[in-house]
Amino acid sequence: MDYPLSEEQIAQYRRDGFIQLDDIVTGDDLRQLRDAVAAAVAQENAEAADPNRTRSPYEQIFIQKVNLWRRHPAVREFVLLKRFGQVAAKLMGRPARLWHDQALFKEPRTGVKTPWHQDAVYWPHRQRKDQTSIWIALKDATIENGCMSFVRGTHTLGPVERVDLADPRDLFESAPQFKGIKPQTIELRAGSCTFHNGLTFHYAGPNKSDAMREALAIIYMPDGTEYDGQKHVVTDPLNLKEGDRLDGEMFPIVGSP
Ligand SMILES: O=C(O)CCC(=O)C(=O)O
Repeated sequence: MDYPLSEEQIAQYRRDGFIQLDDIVTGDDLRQLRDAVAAAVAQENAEAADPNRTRSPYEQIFIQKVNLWRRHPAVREFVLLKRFGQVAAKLMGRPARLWHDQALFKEPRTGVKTPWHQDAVYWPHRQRKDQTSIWIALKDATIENGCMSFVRGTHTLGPVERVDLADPRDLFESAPQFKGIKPQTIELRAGSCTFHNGLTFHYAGPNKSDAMREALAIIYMPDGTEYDGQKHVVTDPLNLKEGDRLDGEMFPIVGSP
């Protein structure tokens, strides 16, 4: 079933660069999604386990598993859901292609924040204006366990800076007009989500709770987005040439406005 989205909500998203949408997935679907993502993360973690390895500063921010949809059929059916893709397409105003998914699990009591950053600056896309991410809370996301915060209107700045998440500079140094503006911190109950533009400044606090903060992000790009030749974990195996369109079965259409 399509998620109802009003013209006012679309206008709000385009003005602010993000929006909260409650109950995008509920009941048995939520349980299945949460269990599928948690099982996939646990399996991949176990396969990669090496007790002697110290985790890099980046790995201490969160456990990140990219493109689970390609390896885990139970996750795939949710990542390709039109219910999510349709909202992305309406917010972008363009047919939505899947860019990638990622499980983002913040471990309990790690005390490591996700620094202020923009997403689209890390992606090898020639066009970076309209990409959007859904961030679904698989369990309640709270200030205590590291929910997200956003600064309204920052998407209008365009690409500002590629912050090194493991050794961050203050992003607001490059955008002094937004320094001191109160961010909007959004707590979500499980099954609710935010959508944010790939250029919106956002942040997540440390997980100070005793339980894992569990989220699934799915990132969409407008149909017609082209590869810009930079290295990226999603595109490196694909043998793409600069200027190629990101399309085909690796980047399926998942919604139309
Ligand atoms: O989950 C987090 O801590 C940050 C997520 C994020 O930056 C994103 O989904 O773009």
